[in-house]
Amino acid sequence: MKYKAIIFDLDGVICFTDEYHYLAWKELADELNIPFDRTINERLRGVSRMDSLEIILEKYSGPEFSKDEKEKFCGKKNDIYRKSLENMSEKDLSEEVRETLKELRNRGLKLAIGSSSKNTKFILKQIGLEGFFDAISDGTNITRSKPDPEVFLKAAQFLAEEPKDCLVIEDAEAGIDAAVAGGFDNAGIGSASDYSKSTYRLGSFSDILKIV
Ligand code: B16
Ligand code: MG
Repeated sequence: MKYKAIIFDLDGVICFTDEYHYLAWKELADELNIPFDRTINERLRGVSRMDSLEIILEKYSGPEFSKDEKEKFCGKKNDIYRKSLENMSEKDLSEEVRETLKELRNRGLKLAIGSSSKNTKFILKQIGLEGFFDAISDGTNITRSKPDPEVFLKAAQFLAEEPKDCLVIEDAEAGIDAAVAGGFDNAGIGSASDYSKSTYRLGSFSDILKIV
C-alpha cells in the first residue's frame, strides 16, 4: 500500500457546510455594512474563524474594532452557523463518501480528520460519523491555522504515523499549502482540484480509491 493513513479535511471534503459558513458571515457583514460576496468567501476556505473575520474586515473602512468586539463578531457568526448545523443529519453525508470511507477502512487504512473547525465533533455527530475516525485533529487542538501544517502534523501524531505515510485530502488552497509545508502528499478536490501544488487531483471523492 502506498499510504498507511488518510487525513481528511471536513468542510468541503466529507460534507458541505461551506454554504452555511457563507450565509452566516454574510448576515454579519450585512449588519456591519461591509461588502462581502462569494468571491471573498472563497478566501475563507480552511481558514480559522478569526482569520476569516480579518479577511472580511479588509473591506471595512471605519474605526478599528477592539479584540473584544472582534471576539463578539466571531461568536455571533458562530451562533448563526450552529443553528444551520442543528438541521444537518445523516442525509448530509453522501452515499459516495460513506461507501468510499467504508472501502478505505476495509483496505486497512487508518482514517483521521484534519479540520480548522472548532465545530468538527458536532458536525461529525450530526452526519452520523461520531466515533468513526481513528483520530480527530481540529480547531480545538491547534494554535496556528492552515496554511500552517499544525493541524495535519497533530493528526499524524495522534495516529502514530509519519507525514510521508499519510495522504491529506483537501478542498482549500490554504489546506494544500499546509499539507505541503508538513511534508504530506495531498489530493485536491472541489475548489482545490486544479491547484498547482496538489499531488493528485480528484474529480470525485471515490477517486481516492484509485490512488491508495
Ligand atoms: P469554525 P475545514 C474550516 O473547515 C472552514 O473551511 C472555514 O471556512 C472555517 O472558518 C473554519 O473551518 C473554522 O470553522 O468556525 O467552525 O471553527 O475546511 O478546515 O474543515
Ligand atoms: Mg475544507
